[in-house]
Formats: sequence, C-alpha cells, structure tokens
Amino acid sequence: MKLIVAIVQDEDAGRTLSGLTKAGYSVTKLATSGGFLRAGNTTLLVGVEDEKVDDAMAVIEKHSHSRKQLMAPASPMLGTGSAEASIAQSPIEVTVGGATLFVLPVERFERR
Ligand code: 2BA
Repeated sequence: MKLIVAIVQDEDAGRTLSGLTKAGYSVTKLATSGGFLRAGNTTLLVGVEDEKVDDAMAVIEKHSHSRKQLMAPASPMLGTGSAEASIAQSPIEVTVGGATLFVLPVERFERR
C-alpha cells in the first residue's frame, strides 16, 4: 500500500476530491499553506493499493492545473527613490504547478 500526498491549488481541490471519490478512492482533505507564497492550498491524503497508484495520480493530474500567480512585492523603502526600491515594488510572477505529489510506502494500515 502507498500513501499519496497531493498538494493542489484551492481552486482545483473540489474537482480533484470529487474525481477521486467517484473513482472509489478514500481521501482526506487538509487545509494547508505553501511556504513560499504563504497562500492557502489543499493537501489530499489518499491511501491506495500499489497497483492503483498510477490511476489515482492520473485522476489528480486530470483535475489539477498550473497557474501563474503574482507574488506580493517586498515592502518598499518609501521615500528613498532608489532603483532598488522600485525593483522591490514589482510583483513577481510565479508558476504554481498543477499538483505536487509524494508517494510514500505505508508500513501498516488499520481501521479499528
Ligand atoms: P509554495 O511553497 O507557496 O510555492 C508556490 C510556487 O512558488 C511553487 O509552485 C514554485 O513555482 C514557486 N516556488 C516555491 N519555492 C520557491 C523558491 N524557493 N524560489 C522560487 N520559486 C519558488 P510548486 O512547485 O508547484 O509548489 C506548489 C506548492 O506545493 C508549494 O507552495 C508547497 O506548498 C508545495 N510544495 C512544493 N514542493 C514541495 C516540497 N518539496 N515539499 C513540500 N511541499 C512542497
């Protein structure tokens, strides 16, 4: 058995969750935040049999889309008029991936 940890954008979370549950997978949804953008994202935990890993990942990939996001600029040093200050004010465009996936081995799985 494997545990798929899938980090997806909030906009894709509902469709990805529905796709997985319709395909028969059990899913746990966590509200998380990315360390770089400090923006909300969603982490899905999906426990699957080894032979189902590729199928479950295909479902996740089908519903997760990459997008460009603007990152808030660093606080400008007002009044300096320096070149560095105007560079600091420019938003940075970041491409956030469709899904970030980790596949972990599960040593033991029990429901009690
Ligand atoms: P964030 O950490 O908020 O990162 C959002 C996007 O910012 C990333 O998209 C990447 O394009 C960019 N980014 C991240 N760190 C960067 C850096 N040091 N310099 C320049 N750009 C950077 P994704 O790579 O698609 O990641 C989306 C989200 O997946 C991440 O949100 C984070 O929550 C998670 N993630 C990605 N890689 C991870 C890892 N190795 N371990 C744990 N979580 C990860």
